[in-house]
Amino acid sequence: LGIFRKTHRRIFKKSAGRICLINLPRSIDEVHIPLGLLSLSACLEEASFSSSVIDFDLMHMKGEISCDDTFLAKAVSMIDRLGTDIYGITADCANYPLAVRFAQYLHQMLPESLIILGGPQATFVAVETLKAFPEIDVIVTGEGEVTLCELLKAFQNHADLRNVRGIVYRENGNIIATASRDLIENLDSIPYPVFQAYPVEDYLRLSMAKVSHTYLPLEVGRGCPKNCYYCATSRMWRRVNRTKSPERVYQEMLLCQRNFSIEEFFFVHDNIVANNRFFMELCMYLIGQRSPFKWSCSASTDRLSKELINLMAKAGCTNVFLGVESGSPKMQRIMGKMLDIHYADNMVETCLGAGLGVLTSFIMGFPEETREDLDMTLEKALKYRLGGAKVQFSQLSPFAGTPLYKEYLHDLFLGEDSSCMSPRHFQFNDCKYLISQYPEIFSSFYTVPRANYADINLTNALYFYDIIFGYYAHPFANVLDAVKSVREGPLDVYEHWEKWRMEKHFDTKITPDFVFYSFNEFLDCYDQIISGMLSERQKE
Ligand code: B12
Ligand code: SF4
Repeated sequence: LGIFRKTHRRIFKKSAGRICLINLPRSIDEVHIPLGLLSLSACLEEASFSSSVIDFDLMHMKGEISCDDTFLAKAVSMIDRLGTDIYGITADCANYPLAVRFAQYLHQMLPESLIILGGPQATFVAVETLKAFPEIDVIVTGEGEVTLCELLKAFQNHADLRNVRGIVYRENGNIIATASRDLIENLDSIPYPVFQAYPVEDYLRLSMAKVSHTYLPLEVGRGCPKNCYYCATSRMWRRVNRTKSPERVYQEMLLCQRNFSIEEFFFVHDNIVANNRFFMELCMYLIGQRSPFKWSCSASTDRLSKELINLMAKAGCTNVFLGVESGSPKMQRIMGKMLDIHYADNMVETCLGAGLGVLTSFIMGFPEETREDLDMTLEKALKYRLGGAKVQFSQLSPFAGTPLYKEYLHDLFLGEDSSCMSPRHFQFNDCKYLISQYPEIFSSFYTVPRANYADINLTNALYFYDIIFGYYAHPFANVLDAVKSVREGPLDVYEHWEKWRMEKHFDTKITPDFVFYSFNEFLDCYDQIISGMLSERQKE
């Protein structure tokens, strides 16, 4: 038997089949319930295993643990008290460096532990992770519910792990990847997530500091069939759309109302209209039941219609997230999103007209993007903002498992603006070191080359546009009108601002607050810059 087998034989003596499921701090100051762990916990319970869910993200938000150099020691001493030695850690790309550091430290302090990782990042870099970090024993790839139960059963019975589909593990120094596991056919067959095993009241208290009502995420389905070249989640669920039945969704809502007085839900599905027949049925069902709940969701504009939007509003939808990503038809084609921009405009307007709050998202930093493409995106975002939608900008990130990652893996670089994916974890020196050593594992922290505007620091530009579009959309639109005659666009305005900042405030760090408070001062100078440019042109 290899070391691994010896280890797991010992483990079950102590833990008696109990696993501790761990969520680590995220990079953003917002609490979110780790739905994946609650679903795993429900399945484990059904299979007669016991589990505890430890959410260090929530503890951090409650001020019970600090996200600094004391974190690892304190976190490990807390879980040591639980008396188990099987640990299952969830992570996405943004907290993956911390997950690996945590596993290393856990192994160092509690060498008898069995450490299992899962989630959308581990899934795509499982072999690379096990090769680089011997402290991690097994990675569960893809959907975890059935696999984790089978894995624990295999440990318990000292069975051959080769027969457990959907894992990558180490045996006798070799990394073994078993056959992939079929997706669960019927999502209704998954037991209800065990919200009762989670401190939901603490979560609600923290989230209600931001929104005034009780609010929970509720998973309605998995998988988007579209093929955007940067998208990890569609690949994670193999581009197969599955949904729970409307009856099941509503039963979960009622249960959350009964247990925690929940009034509003965020329907977790990457593209709820991927199967718009299902979505229509869900809306009709909620209407038929006279559902008292409000809810929000994410949708792709190409599957929306006026009829569907009106139905959504009637069924309790209050907010919708629309990923438009680029205002350039060329970029829509290249990235595989394939949205018809005019139709998207129409749907944004229709949602707003139906009284829905709309958040539209845009991505900056595509390798093929020209300055003109980026201007088209910014102009589109401004148009939506002026029409009443909110806008959100993200920097393109090469997520593992995507065509974008495969194409640029050997050209990734850590630029000045590479850390925007997860600023907090980037501050941990240990994490910083890991990121710098393993680009193939931590690629989301890296940048892909942008030939056409390489000199622009996208992190700073994102701060700028987030604040300007959020608070100064009208003055910004006036500025754009004024600079049109000198053939300048939204990207030029940012560049003038950056130049002005370097001259006047070169020692001030760019933060959202700085952008907010300095913009009017900039506008005064910018008036002079524009007047100068206009008189130059007149002379010409
Ligand atoms: C809700 C959501 C959020 C919420 C809450 C996050 C959360 N995880 O709960 C918020 C808004 C905070 C958020 C933020 C971000 N998110 Co997000 N988010 C999602 C979303 C839409 C749903 C997550 C979810 O609840 N899924 C449902 C559950 C059931 O699935 P699951 O968590 O993956 O768990 C299953 C398996 O992965 C596995 N599993 C998971 N963990 C474990 C652990 C063990 C031990 C085992 C055995 C199995 C296992 O089993 C589970 C059941 O099948 C996903 C996309 C998606 N549809 O999953 C993106 C997603 C996770 N987010 C993503 C990203 C990139 C982000 C951000 C970095 C975005 C940004 N630019 O800022 C931020 C930062 C997050 C951070 N860590 O700091 C990416 C991650 C990509 C990657 N390679 O890791 C995803 C996949 C979307 C995408 N763009 O592709 N997100
Ligand atoms: S539409 Fe959204 S979820 Fe679907 S593949 Fe594109 S980015 Fe991913």
